[in-house]
Amino acid sequence: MKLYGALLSPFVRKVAIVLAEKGLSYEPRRGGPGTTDPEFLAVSPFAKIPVLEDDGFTLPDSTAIVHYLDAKYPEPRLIPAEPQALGRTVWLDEFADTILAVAGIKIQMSRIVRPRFLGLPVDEDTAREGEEEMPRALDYLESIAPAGGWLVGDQFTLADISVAVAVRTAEFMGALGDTASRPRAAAWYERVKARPAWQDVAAREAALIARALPDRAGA
Ligand SMILES: N[C@@H](CCC(=O)N[C@@H](CS)C(=O)NCC(=O)O)C(=O)O
Repeated sequence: MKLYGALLSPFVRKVAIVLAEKGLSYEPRRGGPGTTDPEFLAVSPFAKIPVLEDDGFTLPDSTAIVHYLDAKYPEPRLIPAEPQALGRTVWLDEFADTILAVAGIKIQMSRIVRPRFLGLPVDEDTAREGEEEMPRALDYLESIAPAGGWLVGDQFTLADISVAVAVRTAEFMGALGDTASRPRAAAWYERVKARPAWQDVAAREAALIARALPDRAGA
């Protein structure tokens, strides 16, 4: 199995954690903004990351990939079958991808990816837009975070992974604000981070940051 894209992307991180939760290994491949590698461009129709390759089958989009993986490698199930739990898992994956992660990506693209990887100037207007969008998304997370356990029922699901990887991007960009003001979200995030799959991916991401962005190590 190959996974195209760097772990700095919340969407690549999402797929990496799903693979780790399922005990599946993969070969990391280059891809992402600015990549001209023909191998990547051949598998990614819109030059976006992630893309998964499995047994000759290629698939873009983190959500599509996770649905594929959960169907093909069902242990452990990360997308519940019970209708309400399924609906809520899909909603929280969507919230994470289109609201929470988008706010974080605006900041990360503008202040890190553009100047450090694309040779473009910092885009402070877009970064500030992301910072302005972030509190409402984090307040919503605080309103749904359980006192213990996971976001959907008592089962660890794709919802926990998708939301946590987007929180990680906010954390990396110093955009989490005062975590003490959102104690339930903070405690839930710590529970996700304590999982072995998360720690495995976080260690690989830390190594990447140490290599590519040494001044951001530990962020
Ligand atoms: N909905 C897609 C979003 C993928 C996406 O936008 N990835 C970003 C990196 S975080 C990307 O490749 N951006 C490059 C571009 O838009 O050209 C998913 O879940 O995989």
